[in-house]
Amino acid sequence: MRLYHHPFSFNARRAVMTALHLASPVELVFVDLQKGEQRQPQFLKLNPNHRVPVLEDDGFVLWESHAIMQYLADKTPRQTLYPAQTRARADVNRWLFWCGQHLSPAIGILNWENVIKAMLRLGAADPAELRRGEQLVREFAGVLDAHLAGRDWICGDALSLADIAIAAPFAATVPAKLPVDDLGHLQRWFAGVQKLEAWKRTALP
Ligand SMILES: N[C@@H](CCC(=O)N[C@@H](CS)C(=O)NCC(=O)O)C(=O)O
Repeated sequence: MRLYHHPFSFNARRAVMTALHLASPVELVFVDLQKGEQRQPQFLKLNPNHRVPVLEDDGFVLWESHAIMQYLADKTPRQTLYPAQTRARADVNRWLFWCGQHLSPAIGILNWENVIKAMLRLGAADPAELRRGEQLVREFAGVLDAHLAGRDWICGDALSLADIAIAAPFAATVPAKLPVDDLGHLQRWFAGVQKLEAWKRTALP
């Protein structure tokens, strides 16, 4: 299998972390987003949305990071990240959709304004966008923080795809200035995820 990624992309990181944690046999393929490789015809054939990550498995092409995580887990015998039992799986799915629909886009606003715009020299952060991003991150991170009171992991009592998916964008906490420093349950949980080998192996130098 080939997993197309970029090390700066937190969407790609959740897929790469899943592959590493599961010891999935993937070859990592670097897509140079800064040079616009994702908009080249060859890559657009894989993903017309011009985004990483993309997984290629013997002619089957899959984009969307959360779908890739589920696929990698489903291909792995005896894995524990993605439970088979209906309600336990629905619980993990709930948080994956929440991450894709609410949390990641909210963090994406602050990451764009505070990190990517500077990196690509696209001008100063837009104060209205900063306010919108801060409000949304605060709202959704607050939901997560309350959920994590008295829990080590998001679903049940073990690490799952939900933890990996949701932790990935929090890598931007400092550079994107995410307003989450005072959320103690979230910080304790995030420190736990950061101890994972898969986290350490995907951290930027
Ligand atoms: N919903 C997608 C989002 C993927 C995404 O936005 N990837 C960004 C990097 S974080 C990208 O490749 N951007 C390049 C572009 O938009 O041209 C997922 O979860 O896989």
